[in-house]
Amino acid sequence: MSNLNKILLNKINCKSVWFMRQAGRYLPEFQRIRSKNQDFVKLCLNSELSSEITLQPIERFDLDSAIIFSDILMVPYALGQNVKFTKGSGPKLSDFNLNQFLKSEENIFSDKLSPVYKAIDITRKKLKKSKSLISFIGAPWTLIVYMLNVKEDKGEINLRKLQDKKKELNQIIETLINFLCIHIKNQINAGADVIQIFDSWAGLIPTKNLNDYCYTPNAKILNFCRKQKIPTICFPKGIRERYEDFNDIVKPDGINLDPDIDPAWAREKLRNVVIQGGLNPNILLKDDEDIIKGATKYIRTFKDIPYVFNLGHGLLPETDPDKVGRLIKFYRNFNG
Ligand code: 1CP
Repeated sequence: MSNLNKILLNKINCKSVWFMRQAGRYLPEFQRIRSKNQDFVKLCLNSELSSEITLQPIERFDLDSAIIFSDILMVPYALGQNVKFTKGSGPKLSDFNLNQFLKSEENIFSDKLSPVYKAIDITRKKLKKSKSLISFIGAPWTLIVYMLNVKEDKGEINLRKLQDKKKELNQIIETLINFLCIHIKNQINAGADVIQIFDSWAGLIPTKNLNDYCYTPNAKILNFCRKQKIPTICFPKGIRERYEDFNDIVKPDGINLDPDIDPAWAREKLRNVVIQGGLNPNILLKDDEDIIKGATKYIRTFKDIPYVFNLGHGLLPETDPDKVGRLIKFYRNFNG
């Protein structure tokens, strides 16, 4: 069993490291493939290339886990929305059509995503048994932010837009949960060892709606994962001290800290869960001394309990890969 699975399932305290967005833009070997593949969705649907990109950071660094190269927006794509990634301006989705969305069929959905499952199968066969293959989904709220285009450029949500759709929102969330569980099941069948649920925009939810839009949907998906016996890590980014409520209600196997969460606070308040990550990815843009100082704070705080070393959000495109390599070495050799 891989170290990540040992930690999440048996709460064994051993070393385990991987980084969110470890497969991607900061790697020159990824950029070489990307420059020849302008259509990002098509690239995600190219099983051979997706597998190759997934394995690029594993070949370069001493990492314990691979995360499949795909995107959370492949689910809205498979549910009928056009998804375009344009450099600099973020993902753009075609207008949401509720009737079409509610009529989505399971077999068409799974067919459209079959290249992702094939990529998982190819990768699992190439990856050493001692390493986990992580698959992921976006949580319903975070997908809705893109599907209904509710986020303003300033990073705030257009509450009026949400108010207009309030009646429909529950229906959309329930339908998404259904398809996300199908996507999880298909990924497990293809060879995924661990699931991570990204609720990257949970911090935009008004406090009074956290239960309906964040805790309950994550908990429903988590219960499904538990029945499938697959360890699952949640990432309710940006909800600050509500991480404690989230953890008590959803009860995930692992929880990824964002950079706003104080590690000492997390150690005290987040019980019966394996903590992952937290280190601000911006630190990797600084010099080695600052990187080591930042990393030490997390590694020391969680030294004697199961902890997965990772970041508080994805690696930034401008990160120097050599610094990533040195950070991993520092973690491996840490004894203090
Ligand atoms: O080259 C490019 O322009 C594409 C950049 C890119 C990449 C490399 C996007 C567009 N997605 C990805 C891959 C990706 N996305 C992975 C691959 C595996 C890995 O982690 O190495 C994963 C896990 C995701 C998940 C994802 N996509 C999230 C959740 C995690 C997070 O960073 O908060 C979100 C919100 C997205 C949406 C998305 N996809 C891409 C962009 C530019 C965005 C908008 C948010 C952002 O800027 O990151």
